[in-house]
Amino acid sequence: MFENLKAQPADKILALMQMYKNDPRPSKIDLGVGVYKNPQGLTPVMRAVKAAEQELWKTQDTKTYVGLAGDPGFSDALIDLVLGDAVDRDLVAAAATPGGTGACRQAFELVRMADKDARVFVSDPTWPNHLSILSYLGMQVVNYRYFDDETGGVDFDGMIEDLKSAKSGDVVLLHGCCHNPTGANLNLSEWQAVVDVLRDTGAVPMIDIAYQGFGDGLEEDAAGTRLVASSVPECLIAASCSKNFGIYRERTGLLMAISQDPDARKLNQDTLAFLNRQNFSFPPDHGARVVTMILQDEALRTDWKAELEDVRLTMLDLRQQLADELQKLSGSDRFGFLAQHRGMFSRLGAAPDKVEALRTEHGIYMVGDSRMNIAGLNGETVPILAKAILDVGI
Ligand code: PLP
Ligand code: TYF
Repeated sequence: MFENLKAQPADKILALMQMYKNDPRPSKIDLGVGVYKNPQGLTPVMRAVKAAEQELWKTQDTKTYVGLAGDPGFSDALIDLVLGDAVDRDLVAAAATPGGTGACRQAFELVRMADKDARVFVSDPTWPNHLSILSYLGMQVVNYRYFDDETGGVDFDGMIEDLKSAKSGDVVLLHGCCHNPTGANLNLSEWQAVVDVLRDTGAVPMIDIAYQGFGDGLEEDAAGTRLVASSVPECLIAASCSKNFGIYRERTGLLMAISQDPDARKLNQDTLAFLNRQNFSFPPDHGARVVTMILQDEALRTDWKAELEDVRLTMLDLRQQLADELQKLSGSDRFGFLAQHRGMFSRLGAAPDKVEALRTEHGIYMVGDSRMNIAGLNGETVPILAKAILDVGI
């Protein structure tokens, strides 16, 4: 029977990761996959995570099943982290998922269960996994304009115009912060304008927040999400702990579904548990437990926040260094947008042949759409990248 299988397209980001590994040049630079790396090129386990794991090893006396929606303590802690006090806790249904990807997948399935004809509006461009999962689930996708190639910022007028064509029964997928792959983000008044369109159209927002704490700070990065969640009757939020806790392989995420009354909340809660059961039964627990321990313990939480802030500031500094170096070498401000972007990524705005030239001629690996992971740089490689960018004629 398996001869009937058709080859599926590879994940381009993961393929690039393999290409990088296979490149023998010692001077190669990896700006591909979205994993934080310190200036030494390592992705260490965060201090608070190590401490919580140590404590867990000492105190955990069972690994029996928890519950289909995971540990309610994890839901509470993450709802608090993402939403603060923006939404009444009684209106939020939540289920732990395998990573933020799992949360997105379960969210899309929830939408499809509610309305099989729902269209999902996605930014052009968006994270490729959004598109591949939606296509796999047979859901309709509508692109909305997002990135302005000329300015390196958000094409806000285009975005709003396109979102106005959404209708009640449609879903609008938004990146909570640190847009992947562009690095261009909305400011708070732009978020407010998006809220106005959502209210006018009746479309339901779904927010994917995978980089809280990587942009302007933990609270700042959640501001758009909180504004939306507190302004519309229904909202889905897919949150990931992979990046901000550095627990990528533990698969830790949460799907939240906000509604207007306790009955609706109960139906959402039961449906989230049902969907978990159909797809994988109980969600992974280890990462969720570690996150809960960190968020509930004042000392661990303080240390985690401090380390996360160091990570954020390191990336911000690298952005500024790269923008400054390009300004110096090119004598123009055309790369200034790099310093305005936030999070791990920036879209350079280079054609695929230039991206390829960076790889073949300079051993610099970025995704084909010219997305680069800023955290792949350090003080030594910033000038090398800047020179290479100009060398290949970008
Ligand atoms: N959403 C976006 C936009 C992402 O970039 C990521 C990336 O890692 C995720 C969700 C989910 O990641 P994970 O499934 O590793 O938590
Ligand atoms: O966009 C990225 O690089 C991260 C990591 O299939 C990632 O979100 C990349 C590809 C993938 C899953 C995660």
